Amino acid sequence: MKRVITYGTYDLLHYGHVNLLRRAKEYGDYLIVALSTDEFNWESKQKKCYFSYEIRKQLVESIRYVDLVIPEESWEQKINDIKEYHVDTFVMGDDWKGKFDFLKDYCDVVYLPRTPEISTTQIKKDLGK
Ligand code: C2G
Repeated sequence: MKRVITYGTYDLLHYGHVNLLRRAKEYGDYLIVALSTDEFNWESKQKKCYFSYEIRKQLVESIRYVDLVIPEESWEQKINDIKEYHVDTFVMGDDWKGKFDFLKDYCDVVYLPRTPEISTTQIKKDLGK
């Protein structure tokens, strides 16, 4: 079984996120999403999520490509996650290109093109938030 992992906030879930997850799943048979907790988002990314971790987890778990959702609580957990879940491939959107190349010692590292025209920031702007 080929196991894939990816990380993210997935707040205000949109088709750019689903495009990423669909393509990530093509690299294996089992896709793990490490979902940023509310605390990690606020403390480490200065992101205030619209939906709580529990709601974001429910939404991401409902996506057909996703097999498991685990919490992302720190920048430093990736190597442990890769070992603990026997991950073969780490996938992220290419806005992170190069940032996680150190993981190449532990698994394949793939950066996929982002879906260019959509983002949570854009959605909030369009809604006048
Ligand atoms: N994404 C995408 N296209 C978009 C928006 C997002 O492909 N239009 C991808 C991102 O590249 C990322 C994933 O969807 O791979 C989740 O995006 P975010 O929730 O914005 O993730 P981020 O806040 O960048 O957190 O440790 C890594 C971080 O947790 C990544």
